[in-house]
Amino acid sequence: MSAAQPIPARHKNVNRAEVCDQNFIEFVQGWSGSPQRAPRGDESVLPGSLCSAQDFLELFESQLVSRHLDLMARVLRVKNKVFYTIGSSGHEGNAMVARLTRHTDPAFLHYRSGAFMAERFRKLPGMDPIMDSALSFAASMDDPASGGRHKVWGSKPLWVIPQTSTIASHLPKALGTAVAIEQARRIGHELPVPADSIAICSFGDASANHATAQTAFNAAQWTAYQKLPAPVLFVCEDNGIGISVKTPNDWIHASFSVRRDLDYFRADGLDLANGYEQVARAVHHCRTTRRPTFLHLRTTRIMGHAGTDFEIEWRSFEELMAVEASDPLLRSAAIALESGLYTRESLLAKYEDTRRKCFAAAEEADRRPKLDRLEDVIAPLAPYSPHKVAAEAQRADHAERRLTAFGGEEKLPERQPPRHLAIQINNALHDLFCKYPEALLFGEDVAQKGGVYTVTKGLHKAFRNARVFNTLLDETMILGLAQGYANMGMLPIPEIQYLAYFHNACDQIRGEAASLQFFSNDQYRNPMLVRIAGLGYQRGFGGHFHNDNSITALRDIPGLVVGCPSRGDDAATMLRTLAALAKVDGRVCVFLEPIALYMTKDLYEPGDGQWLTSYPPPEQAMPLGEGRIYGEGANDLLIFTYGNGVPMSLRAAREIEKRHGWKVRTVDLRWLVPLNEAFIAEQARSARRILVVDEGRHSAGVGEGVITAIVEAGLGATPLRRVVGADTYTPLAGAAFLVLPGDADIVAMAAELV
Ligand SMILES: Cc1ncc(C[n+]2csc(CCOP(=O)(O)OP(=O)(O)O)c2C)c(N)n1
Ligand SMILES: [Mg+2]
Repeated sequence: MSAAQPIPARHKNVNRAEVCDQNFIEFVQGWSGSPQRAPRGDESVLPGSLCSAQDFLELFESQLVSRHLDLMARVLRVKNKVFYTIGSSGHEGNAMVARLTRHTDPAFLHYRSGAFMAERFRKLPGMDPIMDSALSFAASMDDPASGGRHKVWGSKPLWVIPQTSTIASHLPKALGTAVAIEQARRIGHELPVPADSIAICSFGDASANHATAQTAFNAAQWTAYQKLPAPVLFVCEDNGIGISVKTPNDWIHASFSVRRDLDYFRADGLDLANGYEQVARAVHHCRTTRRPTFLHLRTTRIMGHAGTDFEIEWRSFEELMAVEASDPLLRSAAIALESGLYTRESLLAKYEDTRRKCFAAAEEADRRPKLDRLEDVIAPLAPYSPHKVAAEAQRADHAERRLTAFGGEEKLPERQPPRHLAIQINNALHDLFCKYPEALLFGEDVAQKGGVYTVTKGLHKAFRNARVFNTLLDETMILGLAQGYANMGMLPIPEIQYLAYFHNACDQIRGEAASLQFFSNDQYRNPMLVRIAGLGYQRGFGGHFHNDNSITALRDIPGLVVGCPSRGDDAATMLRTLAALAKVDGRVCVFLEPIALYMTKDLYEPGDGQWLTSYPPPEQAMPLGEGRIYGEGANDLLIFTYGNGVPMSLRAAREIEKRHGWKVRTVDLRWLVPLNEAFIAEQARSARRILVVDEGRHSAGVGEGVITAIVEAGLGATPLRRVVGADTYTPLAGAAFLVLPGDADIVAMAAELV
């Protein structure tokens, strides 16, 4: 339409959903072409198209379902019957991707995937895309995807793994899943999906620029460059805009058509007759070559970003009308009428019938139960079956494999003299690898070198490339891989080289891995055991980045488990429990390794060897939440601590006992998330004075949690102090010790309690 033409009144409607709805009806009513003889079954829908009549009829139906779910949401949102209005309108061509793939190809979907879902629902009998979607829109507990926790595209039987609204955050795990599908064969692992499956991952054009997306593209290319398989189909649904920011003209094509080892395909998502063959080519390429494939799917965005996006406030009518004219449903209607598959009347009847079904489902969903108890909301967050976990952690039926791995009866680690932390972690990892053939260990420098602190030394030699391997240097991708392996039923044990670099990729745990059980109502789990080397006090390697002491970012991640050992025997029994928590309850677990204690052998005097421990035999495990008590029954002073704080406190306790004649009890908390508040209160109850020695930062650290637990147990009247790190980054060289608590600080603070 030229700028000179007057804009019809109807098109000035602020409600663009109504405009698009009316456009469809008017288009059909006003169609004046002459239909062909209707094609049948597998005849082409239009001459020269690879899309058959049958394909078209079903795809079009999926498109209509998606559209009417959107229209319904806009109407019922204002009546508070529906709670989400980001729609799929303009993206309905993605139904082709669903049709041309299998329901067992794990799918990680963009939020505009209504038509993809409706089409995938066809793959299994007896499923109802309209009712299932309506329940999700209505946030009903009966929503089969999330149990009413979010409007997500998800389905357990259809292998659609629910994703968060954080754009691009799902690309690393989709690639991870593709890599895992291929790796299964190499480790003899039985996959939950067919061996020639591909991972499907869709996202928008603006999202393609995000660092988390770019890391996945790069890692896919890095993999394929080495001729390693990575059958991931990246589907970029390019509507040319992200909320209100236009994507530069042709940017996606210009940027992605020239990437090495990322095979680019283009398809018209606005036209089923044209696009079908193009999509088919991309899918076939991905499945048969097992190479990362980029499908650039042309879409448009009509009805705004969401119901709250009043586009008329920031776009001209002319522009809006031009976008609305590119509505793929108008093109589908034209194909339906031209092909003779529908008449104007039968098409309008189909359109209205779909509308009725969507509204009826939404009204029914509105009557279904909502989450109305906190217990129900959080039920899937942190499942814990203590007896099963204990039994699994103590299960030691891998005696033969241990003999091979450790090199015979005499070499078994429990038969060796006491050793330091790094060695016992290493032994425990060898043990876990014998126990779980599906365990994989990966990260930066972990393979031949055995990690920068040699904690993983020998694992690569014993268990080879397929199970112990170096990744590219990218923490986001390491944690994305972990989620992928977990999706495919393996036990990932990723390593993050330093705590500071976990912070660099934190969202992959905070936003993604730890939230999956919640948003899938515990239907999907991504169990993992993330090893992170961290905390301060290193003498050899200074500065903040190798001595990061802030674990605050881990403390409030719902459902996460964090264990922090201070000595070798605890590390071994703790690792067994963490692996069991992952296996039995699907938990995301972090094992925080205090670097400064890796090689520590002595406690009080050089050469006393009092920080060496014996390796616990494989049937021993530490219950979640259990602390270690030094000086049981001593009540004059109680010290709560963890990590490096434990040997410091034990040394300080000796001095305090000498100075004040007190009996001192020191408690190593060992489990930092969740804090065992009942245990803390029980220990505090009998104490005359309490010190909390926390090597983390003053603000928001573990110490705050300990003190809160004491006060909330009604024990706030007990004289109580904290010895804690300063709120600062850790400086290089000797200045580091100014900001961290030391033995002398503990002794000095105890004096204040006299
Ligand atoms: C990491 C992150 N940053 C910002 C947002 C807010 N946001 C949601 S959608 C969106 C635009 C995405 O555009 P595009 O990827 O093109 O997808 P489209 O909505 O156009 O389909 C933005 C900025 C978000 N969800 N996640
Ligand atoms: Mg976009």
